[in-house]
Amino acid sequence: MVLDDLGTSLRGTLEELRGKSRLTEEDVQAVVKEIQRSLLQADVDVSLVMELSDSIKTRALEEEPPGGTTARDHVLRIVYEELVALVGDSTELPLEEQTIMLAGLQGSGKTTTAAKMAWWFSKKGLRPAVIQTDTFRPGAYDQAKQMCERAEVEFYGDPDAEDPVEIARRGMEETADADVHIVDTAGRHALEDELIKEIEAIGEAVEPDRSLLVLDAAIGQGAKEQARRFEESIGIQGVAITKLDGTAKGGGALTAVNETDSTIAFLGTGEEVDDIERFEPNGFISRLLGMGDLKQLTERVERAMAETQEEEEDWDPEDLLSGTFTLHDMRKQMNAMNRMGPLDQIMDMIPGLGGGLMDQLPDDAMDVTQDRLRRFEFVMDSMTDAELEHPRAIGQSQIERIARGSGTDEETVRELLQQHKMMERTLKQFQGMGQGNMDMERMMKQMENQGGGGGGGMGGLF
Ligand SMILES: Nc1nc2c(ncn2[C@@H]2O[C@H](COP(=O)(O)OP(=O)(O)O)[C@@H](O)[C@H]2O)c(=O)[nH]1
Ligand SMILES: [Mg+2]
Repeated sequence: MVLDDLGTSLRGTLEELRGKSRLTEEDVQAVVKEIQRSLLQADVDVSLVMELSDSIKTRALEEEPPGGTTARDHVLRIVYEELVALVGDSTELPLEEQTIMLAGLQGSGKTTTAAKMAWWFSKKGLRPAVIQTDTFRPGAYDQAKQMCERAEVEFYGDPDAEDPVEIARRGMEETADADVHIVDTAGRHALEDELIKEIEAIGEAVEPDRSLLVLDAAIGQGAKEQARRFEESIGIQGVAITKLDGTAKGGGALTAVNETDSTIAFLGTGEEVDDIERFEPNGFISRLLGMGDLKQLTERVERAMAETQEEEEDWDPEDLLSGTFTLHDMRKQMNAMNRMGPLDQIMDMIPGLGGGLMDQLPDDAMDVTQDRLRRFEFVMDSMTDAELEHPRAIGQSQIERIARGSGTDEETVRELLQQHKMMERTLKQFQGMGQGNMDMERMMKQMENQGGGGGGGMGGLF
């Protein structure tokens, strides 16, 4: 992943600032050095790194931290903001009729990305078509066709034709009914005039609304030259970074974005058609720094808590973390979680809990769908207070009574009890965590106290 170890090394450095209220020049220098090291290692262009570290240094030393902010919060916020500024906004992609042309070297992932993007647009309710113009690489036609079949999107190509420009022209005509035309082009192993000329000619034929440069995350310093050439010939509005599921650092792609004055449109994270994400700068950097998607999380939690508290005066997020977990608690949690979104997504956004741990849990431990929730509500309505407090003591005769009373069936009652057990077990695991970079209990407490903190939510969490 891009700048993968930045989060880890930076957290260590920031940890040393804990407890300090004032920053010295050495403190800031230490943080900046970590950032430089990580960025350079990730193949980000040197001048870009210098620019970034200069502004972090200047801001950290000159800006007055807002009242009550620790030195660590102050630096963290500046680093976060500067990194978000570095990667820039996501490429604008209105959900409307358009033609998008993909450019890039051979093997960068153009064909795969074309099918993925088509899949993405189709999920947004538009009708996409992929036009394959690669006559250079044998097998290009079959590969594109198969991927489009998997994505269940329209495809045009002609394995017998030789002129890519002609294929492009006919492809536009043949797929005239589609809303979004995605034009896949050929690549070469290296940048050649031939390739540039071909893409320019295809561009003239299809008149794209935007051209995206597809870059393998593994590309290093070469990204700059490539980006510049494509930018000069066809103009690049956005970049798709592929193969971020691998070990590559992706820093070259960041350099390319900067060089073309463009933005990142998509991230490719695998070989399948649905392994694509729309780039989202805040979330991307939060995750990068190992902070989870804090902005989104705090907003969601605040909203959910405001709504929940109107109905449940005694709702307390610490129930999640206190020793016993009754059905009463579960009901409140379910209501709250329901408002925040799927539990696994929430957990994924909490620093230190994302990734690893979630993968170890049984899938349905977190499967709290709307429909299930509703049936569980009925079941709980038919339980006595004692049963809600001590679900483990519920026996067969009670299950029968509850099933009858709630108009559900015994299966549903057992499912609910099972779900409760799983959540209880899961939460026990979470209780044991939280050392290291984040104290879970403290975080929940702080979220609770945050109130309508608005955009400044992040600082208070650390
Ligand atoms: N793991 C992984 N492989 C990818 C990704 N995107 C493309 N690939 C693989 O990279 C290779 C080249 O991709 P392709 O789309 O043919 O590149 P093109 O020559 O630019 O059209 C293929 O084997 C793809 O399966 C990705 O995001 N992750
Ligand atoms: Mg291809």
